[in-house]
Amino acid sequence: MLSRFVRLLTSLTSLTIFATSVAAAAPNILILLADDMGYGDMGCMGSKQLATPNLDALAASGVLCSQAYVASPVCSPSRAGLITGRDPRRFGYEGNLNQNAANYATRPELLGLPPGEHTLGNHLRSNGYDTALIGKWHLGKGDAFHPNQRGFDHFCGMLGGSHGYFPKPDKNQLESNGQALREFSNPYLTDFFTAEALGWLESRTKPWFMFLSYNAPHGPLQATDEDLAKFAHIKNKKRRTYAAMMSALDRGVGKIQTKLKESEQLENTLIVFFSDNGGATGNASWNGPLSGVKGCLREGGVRVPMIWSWPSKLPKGTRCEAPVSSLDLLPTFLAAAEGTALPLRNPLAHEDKRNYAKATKSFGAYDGVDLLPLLKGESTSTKRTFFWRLQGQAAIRSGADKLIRLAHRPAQLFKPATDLAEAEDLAPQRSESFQSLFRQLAEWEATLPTVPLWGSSPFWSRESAKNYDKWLPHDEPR
Ligand SMILES: [Ca+2]
Repeated sequence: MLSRFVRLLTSLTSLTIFATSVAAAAPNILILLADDMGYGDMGCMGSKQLATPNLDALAASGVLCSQAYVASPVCSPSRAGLITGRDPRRFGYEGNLNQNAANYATRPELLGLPPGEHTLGNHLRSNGYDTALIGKWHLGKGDAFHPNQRGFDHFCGMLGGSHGYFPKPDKNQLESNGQALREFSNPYLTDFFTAEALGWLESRTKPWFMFLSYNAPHGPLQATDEDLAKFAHIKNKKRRTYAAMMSALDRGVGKIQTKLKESEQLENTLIVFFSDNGGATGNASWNGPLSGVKGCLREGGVRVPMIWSWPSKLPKGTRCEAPVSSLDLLPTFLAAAEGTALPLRNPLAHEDKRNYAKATKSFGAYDGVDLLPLLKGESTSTKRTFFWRLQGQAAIRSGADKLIRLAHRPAQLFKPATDLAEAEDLAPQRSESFQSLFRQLAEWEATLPTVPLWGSSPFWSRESAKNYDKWLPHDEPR
């Protein structure tokens, strides 16, 4: 099952890796990330309450993937996956990174993305790109985990997982390249991040990679009066605030697009938009036809809309129904840039070396594939296998079948491409597929490090177990 990409990587050992030149037509690369956005929460995904004209236009300018998966249903491991192109469980990054993690209180400065792992910033910088991360990091607060140490020339944002939307000059967690921020060009955080992104783009003279990592619409639910006024028709106050927060995010996406158009960069900029995980229980998000929420492995936790736009290369206004993954960003970006990946460094000290070798042999060094053939409509491959695990929950999707295995009930089998609500458990009548997936999941787990980087968060164990039965598809909140 080695992809062409993985074979390429395994033959990289003798290449010069610190290339400084960039292919003449190398595209700019832009990640626009939402945080805890629901699957249905854009006009182009079915929302009637929200207004997302710029995201809808972005979808119309490219390819909308309806079955995109993230690496984890919670923020931090999802980001560890998308930024490394590697399944985060393979380097022990399973639980969410917050104060609820078992060993967080004693040594928070030691917890984060293992220094041996390369980020998209590392890979693209070694291929000659300018790199920036604006917004939420959530991959560790210690010095060794700082974005400036992890492949990003420029960083403006917060190291933690959430932040209030009206930062106070004397009390906030925001910084720019290590310097605490005391004033803000815009009082509302989402608009501030947009302004910072526009400012960084202003001074670029060579191909660039920007990860614009909005924390909207993650809690706390806070919006400006102007944005709230646009949604006075929504009676549900939380939903109204969520709509206003999404409107600010959408405005930012529009401003970035306008800027790129005016500077004649839009045609050759590869843009991907998605959410780091599904809608959460607390932020009035709406997962549309999906069951489950942030924190659980039903589709509502891990399936997100994903938009790819590259006007000069990709078709416009098409949909991709094949399953894809946030782990595909790395190989897709490198293919677009005609670049090469950095070789993996030595495994972590704590990582079981035998497992590491076995996993690399079985699954390759990286877990994604180059999506460009699929996005261009040159390929229709749907035969992919994805794995997830989080605190007693585990799941595998292979082809059309998905198996979910929980600690507190028998495993279930679904066909989520057609049964979006995961309402019909096919385990009884499809015992062959059930057993095969159960075995593949166990084989994958046998290759994982035996000791996760930090203990579980009781909050997510407790919440997730409840949400499997409680959180079913429902009408959009009004
Ligand atoms: Ca999140």
